[in-house]
Amino acid sequence: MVVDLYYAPASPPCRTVLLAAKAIGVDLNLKELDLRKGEHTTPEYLKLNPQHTIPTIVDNGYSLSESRAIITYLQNKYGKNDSLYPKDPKQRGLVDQRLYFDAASLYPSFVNHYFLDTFLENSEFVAGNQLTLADLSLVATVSTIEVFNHDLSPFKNITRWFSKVKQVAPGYDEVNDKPLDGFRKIASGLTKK
Ligand SMILES: N[C@@H](CCC(=O)N[C@@H](CS)C(=O)NCC(=O)O)C(=O)O
Repeated sequence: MVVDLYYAPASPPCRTVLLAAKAIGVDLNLKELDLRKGEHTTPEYLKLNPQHTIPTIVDNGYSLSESRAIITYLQNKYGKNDSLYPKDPKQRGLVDQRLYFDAASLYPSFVNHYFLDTFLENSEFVAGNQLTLADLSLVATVSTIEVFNHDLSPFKNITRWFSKVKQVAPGYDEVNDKPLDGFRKIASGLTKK
């Protein structure tokens, strides 16, 4: 039985499916879509997945989207043993918790870095060329992310904006940077482990 996968090579949730398929040992018939050309919004594709996202699989007429639903389906149907997705309720509960954590928290926050970087593409601050309340709110979050050793350097606009806000936000050192010392201690403990 051949399972079709509609995908794009660089898409993180598509790579999740590709990795899981290799580990499970299921062959996929790869059908690459070019999102820039709108190949995911054709009437044919919308019939398979009205949400027009990739990845989507089609297994003998059964279509399924959402990467984590796809990988658990592939495992349930084609898995040779249950080590990747244990049947024991408590062990499976833990795997599901991590999958939902990725879906609901980790991946969206990563994607939102890009939105923030895009907001800063053509302006010095997040809502134009002057400091606003939005910068002050976002910098409290971003500075905390940084303290927890998250590398922000790939996000060039965020990095530029962050050092600018540090310079111009009144009282930044006193009310935002110094109080982060407590988190710095926690973060350095996490790094040492
Ligand atoms: N939660 C979904 C996310 C899928 C998703 O957002 N895929 C992006 C590519 S990485 C996409 O299809 N974007 C096009 C669109 O939403 O129209 C999953 O894990 O499968």
